[in-house]
Amino acid sequence: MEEVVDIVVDFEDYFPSMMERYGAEGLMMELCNGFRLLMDGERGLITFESLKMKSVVLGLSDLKDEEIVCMLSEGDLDGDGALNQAEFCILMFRLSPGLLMYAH
Ligand SMILES: [Ca+2]
Repeated sequence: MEEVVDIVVDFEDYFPSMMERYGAEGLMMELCNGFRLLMDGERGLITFESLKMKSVVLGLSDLKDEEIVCMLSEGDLDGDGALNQAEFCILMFRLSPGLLMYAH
């Protein structure tokens, strides 16, 4: 869990400012765009392989295998080992304490 927090530490500042700029609906669209960027195009899910491959594109190439596994297991709610769009959005919100504070 600590490693996951490290990875997404940037989101803490990122999401509240996005919220301000785009509003809640726009933010959800941005999250969906993020999901599409990271997903396996054939399965429509974020998998270990897609996350590993796309993280390089997104400049997260120093993401370690165990950090990816950690993120996936943290976000995977139905236990299929991959993240669908809802699971991804929930994970992003959970990992962004700054946004939750903003929302309250
Ligand atoms: Ca899942």
